[in-house]
Amino acid sequence: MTYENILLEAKESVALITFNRPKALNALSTELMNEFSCALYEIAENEDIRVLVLTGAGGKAFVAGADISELSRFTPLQAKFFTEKGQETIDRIQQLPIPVIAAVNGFALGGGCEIALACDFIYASDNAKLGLPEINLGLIPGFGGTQRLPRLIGTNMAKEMIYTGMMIGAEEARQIGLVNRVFPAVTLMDEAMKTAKAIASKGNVSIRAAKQAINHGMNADLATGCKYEIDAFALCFSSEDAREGTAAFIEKRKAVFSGRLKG
Ligand code: CO8
Repeated sequence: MTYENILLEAKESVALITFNRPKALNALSTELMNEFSCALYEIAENEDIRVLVLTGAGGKAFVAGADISELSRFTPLQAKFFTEKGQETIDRIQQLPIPVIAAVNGFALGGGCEIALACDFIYASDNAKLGLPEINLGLIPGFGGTQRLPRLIGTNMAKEMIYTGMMIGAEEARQIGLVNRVFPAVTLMDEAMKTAKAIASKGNVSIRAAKQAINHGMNADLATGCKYEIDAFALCFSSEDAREGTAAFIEKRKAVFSGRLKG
């Protein structure tokens, strides 16, 4: 499929989606969201892709939120439809079996911040600004922000950010655990890609098992999560990678993971 509002590239098992409406700071129009949704399906079906990276075009923004000119015209029913559809798409980032890294290169506001929150982790450029400013529009976050932000940084910090609509810089975002690492803007993509490739070189089955175990456990109590981990751990032995990884350690060589299931 051809896209007009995003770019989708894949290289060496790593896919890159670039939100591409730089004149509107990559704001999430209906068309962009539809294309993003299709691209996520495309990636989920491609077994060769092991890691996905998300970023924004234009050097100023990752995504500056939902398209406010569209929002301004919504009826309550249209708002419900747009939010439901948007949440379904953003949930799919979390449900993707492969890791997703947000490379936040500028503003990540509203829906843009919510997309980043659904990723496995966030790398940011030193000039990035993150926030959920919907309150300033007479709204609240609608793409999962009221749920994912408190789970990530704690209830009180999330309430302060959501009630005030404040934007925080990359370094503060790192200090409160919203962002994993901060890099100079010029090296952000190289760093994100380096990490993506490092993850892509690991065993496919074990990476997927780790993501599922963590995500499943975060929505369950500790005992249920640990039980889930037992099954996910055992599942790793269905892949040749478990034998290869342990053998490589014993033979003092670098493991080469094929991701093949045992015959
Ligand atoms: N939507 C539409 N256009 C936008 C958006 C946006 N979110 N953000 C920026 N733009 C456009 C501007 O209108 C401007 O266009 P033009 O050049 O044609 O006037 C262009 O991008 C450049 O923006 P600015 O001139 O404003 O650039 P500044 O550097 O002065 O400011 C800011 C940058 C601070 C990022 C500023 O643009 C801003 O505050 N943007 C809005 C941020 C915001 O409020 N985001 C939250 C949106 S609401 C949301 O995301 C809800 C998600 C849940 C949806 C549920 C649906 C029902």
